[in-house]
Amino acid sequence: MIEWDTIAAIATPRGEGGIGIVRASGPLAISIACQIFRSPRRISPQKLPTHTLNYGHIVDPSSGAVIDEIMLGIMRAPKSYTAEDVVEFNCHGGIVPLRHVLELTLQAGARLAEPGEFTKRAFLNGRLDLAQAEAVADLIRSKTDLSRQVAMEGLAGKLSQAVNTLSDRLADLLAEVEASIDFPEEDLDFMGFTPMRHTAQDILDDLDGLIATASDGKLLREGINIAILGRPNVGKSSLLNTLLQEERAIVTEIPGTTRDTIEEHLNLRGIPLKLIDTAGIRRPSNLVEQQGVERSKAYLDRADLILMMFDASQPFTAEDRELLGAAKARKSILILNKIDLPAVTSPEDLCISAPLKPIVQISLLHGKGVEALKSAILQEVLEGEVVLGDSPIVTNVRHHDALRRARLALVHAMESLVQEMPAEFVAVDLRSSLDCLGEIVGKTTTEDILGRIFSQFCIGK
Ligand SMILES: Nc1nc2c(ncn2[C@@H]2O[C@H](COP(=O)(O)OP(=O)(O)OP(=O)(O)O)[C@@H](O)[C@H]2O)c(=O)[nH]1
Ligand SMILES: [Mg+2]
Repeated sequence: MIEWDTIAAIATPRGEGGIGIVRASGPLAISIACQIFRSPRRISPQKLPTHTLNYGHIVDPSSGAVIDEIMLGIMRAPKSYTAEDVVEFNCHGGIVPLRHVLELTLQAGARLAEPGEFTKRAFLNGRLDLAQAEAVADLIRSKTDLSRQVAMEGLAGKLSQAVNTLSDRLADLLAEVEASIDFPEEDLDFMGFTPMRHTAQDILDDLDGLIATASDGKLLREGINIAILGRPNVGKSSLLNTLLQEERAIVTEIPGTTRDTIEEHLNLRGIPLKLIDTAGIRRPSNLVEQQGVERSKAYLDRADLILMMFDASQPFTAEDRELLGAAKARKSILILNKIDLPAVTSPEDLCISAPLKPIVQISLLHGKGVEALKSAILQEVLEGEVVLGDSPIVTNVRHHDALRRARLALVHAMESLVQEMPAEFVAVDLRSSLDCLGEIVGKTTTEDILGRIFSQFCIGK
């Protein structure tokens, strides 16, 4: 274990709650507890057994003032979150007592933790590999149960195991190649180029299998942005409210009700979505409206999926045609709303301008067609369904990038094998592929990359 200073932070969210936790980790953690914690029977925290929760008070050592009534959790190294001595002061959950207790831990010798620093120590102390540490952040941020499940599998080491297995196979192959460099004349039990190529191909296939899961993975981790666009009054805000099952946006019969964009998160059968209601697109009559319309139009490029809405009870206009034109090049679903009213615009009118787009007819007033719309959305974003199987899912952009680079280096190695180049060339590429895989689990990672990863965590984790 590496020797560190002792860090402390408030580990629970800011705000009022039943309990709030100040956590300290490092060699001084228990001595800090000794300075500021009093149990009724005056037992020193040094003597308290590990993994126990103990009743007592936080007392300011300089004044003797009682600050809070708490439960003290003690987890001694190495069986703790950070693999160091950890103490957790379970205080009353208000920001004032928590700040006071944190302040006392700092006076008693701790340093304020940086974001993610507890988890970083767990990684540096070898309790988690890097992919597992990143899964902790994914778990905290997960927005649907499916995302949570994938993050939990990552934390349990499912991806790490797959990557380590691939690394082992690559390392074996590399050893063979290197043996042929070191002892070229000897009659070693040397695999020869063709079997090596087959081995490399097998590894490549498995690498590809892992890379192929990344698009579903990104979806589960980050969700997708869906913008609702259309002329004023077609029912965009009504659709947002219907999908959220809550009166989130103001709906009126006056065109131009929504002036600014409204963003809300939605869980659609396990897939996290960000739904964006926009201002109706028309020729703006004043500055505020102009800005709203510009914002709406910006979503034409920014959204992952566009729900382009039309009003079946109104004539199909030149503006509608323009919108259809804009939606054509993007992933989009056309929605014909208000089919409860006498039809003026038909699906065929939409079809003429954008022949290949899915069209869903709905009536938000009667709640008709909404399920079909949900299915259409999932069809567009998933092109099927995300099913969690036995193989891990790559959810992290950093992992995806490292896998792609590992693949590229392996392909180069295979090309050298095919051309029967000197074994040194093959070895260089295999080693580079191995390094890329090592980045995922943190075997070959720079301080710079670590800094970037852990700075994205919350303080106290
Ligand atoms: N008859 C009928 N009326 C609807 C339907 N959906 C929405 N409306 C009505 O259409 C009007 C406009 O709805 P909104 O949801 O505010 O429309 P919007 O597209 O957000 O409008 P802006 O924010 O002005 O761009 C409201 O009076 C709704 O009640 C529907 O399916 N049938
Ligand atoms: Mg609106």
